[in-house]
Amino acid sequence: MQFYDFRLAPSPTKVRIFLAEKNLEIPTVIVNLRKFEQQSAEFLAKVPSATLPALELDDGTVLVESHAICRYFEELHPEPNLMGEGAKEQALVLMWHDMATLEGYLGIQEVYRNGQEYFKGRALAGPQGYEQIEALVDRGRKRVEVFFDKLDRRLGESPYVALDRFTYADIAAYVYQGFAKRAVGTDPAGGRDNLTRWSEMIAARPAVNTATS
Ligand SMILES: N[C@@H](CCC(=O)N[C@@H](CS)C(=O)NCC(=O)O)C(=O)O
Repeated sequence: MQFYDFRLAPSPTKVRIFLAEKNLEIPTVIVNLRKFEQQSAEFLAKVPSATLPALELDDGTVLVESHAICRYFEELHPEPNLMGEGAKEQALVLMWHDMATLEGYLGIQEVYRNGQEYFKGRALAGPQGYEQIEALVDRGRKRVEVFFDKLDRRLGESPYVALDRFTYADIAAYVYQGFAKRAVGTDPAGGRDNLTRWSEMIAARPAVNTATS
């Protein structure tokens, strides 16, 4: 089994934290996105989406999508449980993961990839080469604020994002918060007290620390 990773990128970071929380060590190959190694013929032959994370199984199957890869490890190594026990918990974890991803992460990506010269002709990850749309920068900023306000309200009523314990939804939201700091240029925790308290608590987890330092 081989994990394809790049430490600065948010989606592989979700998987790295997930693995660390489960105390799993998987042989890892670094694919340097800054050097466009994801576009090399060798990597594309294995991973046609040209994205990270990717997980190559021993039978040659290649999994992409951070959620799918985490799901795979949750099935293989159910303890500690990170995706919920039973129908209601699993639905809540998935619900908060998807809201964080579709409202938060995609908003951040709108700002990040449509506003910088560096991403010209590469506004979406992958080999297709999509053009930037300038109007998405302002829309993305708005979506980011709206999402982190919602998360702050949620964390005012619940100690963790989805359940009363740490789950995959916390991993996603925490990674997106860090990505927002870098990509949008403002820390979502600034002025949001519940988010600040929760973020400090997540950062103090040994596995999170190991996976992100
Ligand atoms: N929805 C995918 C997102 C994959 C993705 O976009 N990964 C980024 C890094 S976070 C990437 O590989 N970018 C390569 C590029 O921009 O060319 C997931 O959750 O894994």
